[in-house]
Amino acid sequence: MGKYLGIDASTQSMTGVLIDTVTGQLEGEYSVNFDACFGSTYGVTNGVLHLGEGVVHSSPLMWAEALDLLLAALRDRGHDLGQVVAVAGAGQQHGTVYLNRTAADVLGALDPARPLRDQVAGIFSRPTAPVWMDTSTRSQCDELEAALGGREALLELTGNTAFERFSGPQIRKFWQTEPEAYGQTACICLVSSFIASLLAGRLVPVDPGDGSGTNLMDIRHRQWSPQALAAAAPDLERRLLPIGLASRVVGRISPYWAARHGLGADCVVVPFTGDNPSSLIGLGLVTPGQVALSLGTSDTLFACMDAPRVSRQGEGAVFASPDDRHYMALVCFLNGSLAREAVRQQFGLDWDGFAAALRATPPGNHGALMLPYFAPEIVPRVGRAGVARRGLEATDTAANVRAVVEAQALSSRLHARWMGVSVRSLNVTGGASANAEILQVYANVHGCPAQCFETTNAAALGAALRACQAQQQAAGGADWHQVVAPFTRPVAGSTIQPDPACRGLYDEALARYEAMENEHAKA
Ligand code: XUL
Repeated sequence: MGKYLGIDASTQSMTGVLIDTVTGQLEGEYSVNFDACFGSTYGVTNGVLHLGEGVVHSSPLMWAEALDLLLAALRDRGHDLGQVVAVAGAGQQHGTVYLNRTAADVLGALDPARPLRDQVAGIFSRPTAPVWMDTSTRSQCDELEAALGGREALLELTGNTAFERFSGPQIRKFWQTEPEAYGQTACICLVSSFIASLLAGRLVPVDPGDGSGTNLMDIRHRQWSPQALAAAAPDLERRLLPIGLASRVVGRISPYWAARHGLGADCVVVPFTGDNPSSLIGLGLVTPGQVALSLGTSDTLFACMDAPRVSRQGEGAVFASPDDRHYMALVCFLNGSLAREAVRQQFGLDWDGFAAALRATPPGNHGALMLPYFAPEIVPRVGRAGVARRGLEATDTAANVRAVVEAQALSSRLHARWMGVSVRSLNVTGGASANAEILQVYANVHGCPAQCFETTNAAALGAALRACQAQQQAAGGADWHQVVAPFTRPVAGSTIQPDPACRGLYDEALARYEAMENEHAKA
């Protein structure tokens, strides 16, 4: 037990979170914003370089410089980094970093008297790294699916169909368009394993959580799929380290960090994972059936699953959980706050008025239904905006308010069915989670307790919790629940129980909602 550091290398910033497991407190947090600190040096806007035609990259050298700056800033803010027992982290998913054959030696001999940036500037075989916003690999996606027996076959093998942003198609494109630079690449890291390698002073394997975002990992065996690697690019297997366990300590931190920023010589490094798998832990989801719902501009559902089930309708991405036991599902509904706001504004309500409208209408809304496609929808796939109403007057304020929230809750239940787990609890985060009336609708529709959950940086917190679990496991034993519980408590008094009388009512509403959705898809 002691202090643990979690680092989140995200798109726009790098954040460190320090936790103390003795006091159960979040002890410190600091963020290095890429645009503010390095925008002019590296030319990034919102952390990335838009290179045209859907090509979006970032600078791995900038990330290295940010890591040096982050640890210096934490130390300068009075945190005794010498007390940190273990460090783990998260990275924006799917991004790839290409290293030449000097990388391993350079990382192993870092000089604490010189900035990291100057020492690692020469280790890249590709100066920039494609990131998750890159959409330039459609043909490589098609080729990868075809080579592996089609879309369904890739889905079964890796848990996901091919996506432009996933690492496999990105690596394939690099080999096709820059074969010489690909030939000079000795090692391909993900953003996560690259930052872990800088800390460990040696090349650190990809973890299964982030490996799931490559289209190259056999999701059941949590290892690279030899067929997928062969289909993506030649000699790829020797350019990747074998996938390791997410919670197995890699080794001691590089002496560079001890000498330069005062980390303890015994501090250990735990593999980094993707930001979403890390958030799963930071949201406390370590038991199948635990679900978190972030009610933001779009609504995002995170769930812990007991098995790597996949959605043939493409409703969600599936990743291995970095707890090394479970799986996670990620479902994104585009019409989140966007739709709630549209209704609120249409009827000239403030949020109190919105809540009052929910109180004034009965569960089930007298059978009225709405399909809330104020913008084209991701889940289910709806190409064109268009709101559909059934048994609902477009001018009825209260009924429309209830209809939009019930539609969102019903949709979240409908499109979580493929996960094959019964939802046992809902941790609701984001702006709308403070609204008890909205929570009540979700609790009733899902038939389980819903609670408000405050989080600022779930990915970085999840990383710190993973550091703690892995270090305790190495020392003899660790229980995931005991590790996450003190840091992932719902807001006191926010738990809302489902009304048992609503169960049958919403089962029936769900069937009608599904039928309406299907009819809309056919129309
Ligand atoms: C998930 C995804 C993003 C990135 C950046 O598939 O592309 O969420 O992980 O945060």
